Amino acid sequence: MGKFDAIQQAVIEGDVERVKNLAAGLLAAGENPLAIIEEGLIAGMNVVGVRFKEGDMFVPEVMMCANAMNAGVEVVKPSVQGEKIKSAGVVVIGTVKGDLHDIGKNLVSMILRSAGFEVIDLGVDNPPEKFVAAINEHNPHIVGMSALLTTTMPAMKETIDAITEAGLRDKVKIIVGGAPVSREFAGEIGADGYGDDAISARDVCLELAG
Ligand code: B1M
Repeated sequence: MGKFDAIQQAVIEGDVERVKNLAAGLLAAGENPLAIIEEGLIAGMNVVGVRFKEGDMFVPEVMMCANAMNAGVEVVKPSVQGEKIKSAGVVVIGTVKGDLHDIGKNLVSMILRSAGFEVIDLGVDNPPEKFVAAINEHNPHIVGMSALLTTTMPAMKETIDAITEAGLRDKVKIIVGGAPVSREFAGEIGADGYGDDAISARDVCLELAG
């Protein structure tokens, strides 16, 4: 039995208390916090995704699993943030208009913070004008957009267009990501970068901010 099997299973069962206890136990045993997130919590959520797709799980169950995963992330987060911290720049990040998925975006925010970025998280369902207003208010180096639905991917292009129309395109670098988003799509809509997962998003942001 692998060391992350139990926490994966607890996420799949949506068992908040067990996930929290197992996450704390793994940390106490000296496991790498990012490994607990990637190989434990995300791996469990990936199984949930497959079962949801196959019709073996339904929305309320998936939300319980998402809550359990987030509870685990909260336990692990202080240890991730204790890793190497350096000032890397300001990132405004949000899920685009019409999209309520925030688990992946929250992970990206967390990993970016752990890499020393100041992250302004706009939350979910952000229309283009909200990104524009946030750029004017916070003057970020990077704008990050997340989308989990094929139907909300066009909102990424709308947002980039709005940023361009507001005369702000040259002031920021733009990174996009989310399960249905690809490197090709990022290029097509004029983004500067694409992150396949939270770790690659961090690497791309470090490159863009540098
Ligand atoms: Co939704 N949902 N959902 N859902 N949901 C998907 C995305 C879906 C693929 C499930 C399926 O059918 N197989 C499907 C989309 C189909 C499509 O568009 N092709 C779907 C659907 C259809 C829907 C609804 C329409 C269902 C309905 O109501 N009939 C509805 C839409 C609501 C809306 O947004 N308007 C809906 C609702 C929900 C819940 C509310 C129940 C819940 C969301 C809870 C929440 O986020 N707070 C939910 C969930 C949990 C999922 C699945 C099961 C899991 C998503 C997730 O959190 N994955 C998902 C199936 C799946 O993906 N297998 C599904 C874990 C997370 C860590 O991964 O978000 O990909 P991910 O993030 C990764 C990378 O993508 C990347 O890094 C992250 C970490 O590695 N990344 C970035 C993400 N953002 C990034 C940004 C970056 C860079 C990298 O730069 C800025």
